[in-house]
Amino acid sequence: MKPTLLALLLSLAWLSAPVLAATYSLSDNIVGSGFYNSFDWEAIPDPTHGRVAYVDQNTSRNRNLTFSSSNSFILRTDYTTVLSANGPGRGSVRIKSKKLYTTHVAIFDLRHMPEGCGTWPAIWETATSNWPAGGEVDIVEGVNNQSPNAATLHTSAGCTMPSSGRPQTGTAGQLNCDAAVNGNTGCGVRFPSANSFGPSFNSIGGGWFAMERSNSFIKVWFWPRNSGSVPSNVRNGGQTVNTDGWGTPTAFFPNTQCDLGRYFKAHNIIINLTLCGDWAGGVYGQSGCPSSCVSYVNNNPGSFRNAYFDFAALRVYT
Ligand SMILES: *[C@@H]1O[C@H](CO)[C@@H](O)[C@H](O)[C@H]1NC(C)=O
Ligand SMILES: *[C@@H]1O[C@H](CO)[C@@H](O)[C@H](O)[C@H]1NC(C)=O
Ligand SMILES: CC(=O)N[C@H]1CO[C@H](CO)[C@@H](O)[C@@H]1O
Repeated sequence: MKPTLLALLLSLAWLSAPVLAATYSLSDNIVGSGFYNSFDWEAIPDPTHGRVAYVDQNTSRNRNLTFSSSNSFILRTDYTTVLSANGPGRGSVRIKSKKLYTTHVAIFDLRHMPEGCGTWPAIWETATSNWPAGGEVDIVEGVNNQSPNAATLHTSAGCTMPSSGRPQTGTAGQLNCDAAVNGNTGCGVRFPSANSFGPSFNSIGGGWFAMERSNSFIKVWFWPRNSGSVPSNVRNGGQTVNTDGWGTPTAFFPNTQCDLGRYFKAHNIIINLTLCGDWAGGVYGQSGCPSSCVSYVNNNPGSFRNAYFDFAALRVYT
């Protein structure tokens, strides 16, 4: 190789290094029936004690609790069955990605999320075992139609967030991420816009949630469907994304008081939809919902017609 060419290549590699730091390449483009291959169905008892019966993949297809088309993946609760008070809970679905991810960007292009009294939808990431030692990142979570969304970390003891110096548009709540304190509230950030959760999210056709996990921070962004500022690589599902151009995140979790490499291990992506249970059931009355949560779920199947996720795509970049 001629020295001049070598020198040119070396200088190009050096020049591109800072850019590469925030550029990720498409690893998994999960659309429609792709969800069936990329996720495992977890037909387990709900760890949060919800009034649901999680079903396996065959059952979810047979009962139409999951449904795919070329550009949509639907995941829902049953909305036709009146439940016996002593029998199992309402059919629902919890899925976990087959792949594990460390540093990555995940983009959820979501048209609709489950709504209704008693619903507790979540899109989140956690380690396969030994919770909370491997960390948990909640990207979408809320209960009983109560807006807005919150993004939250849960960890073992010793990971906290600073009280200032966090460039984010959301509002920080608790700063201690330790799952063992504050009743496992975690360190959360409340989103500024009501249309980030529940019926108001659905009324505008949803939007995009994105999470970037690097060794120095975890960031979460939300763009409503009608936003003029959706980055084109988010909107169009590009082959690469460069998060530097995405503007101030909704939630920013820096590593200044939390060694992210130590507190966050390889994560699965989990999508779960429970009813009632520890959180949604616990605050059900305060949410302005009728009757009691379990009795409402048992006796009003039609109220869960809109308790579904509609994913346009899930794209993971590494
Ligand atoms: C699901 O259905 C397929 C094809 O009908 C069958 O081979 C498989 O054993 C079923 N799995 C379960 C868990 O029932
Ligand atoms: C299954 O669900 C999809 C999506 O909600 C719907 O379009 C379809 O009509 C349903 N199929 C049946 C047999 O109910
Ligand atoms: C039932 C269930 O698995 N619930 C989980 C859903 O997601 C949240 C994270 O947002 C977990 O904390 C729950 O345990």
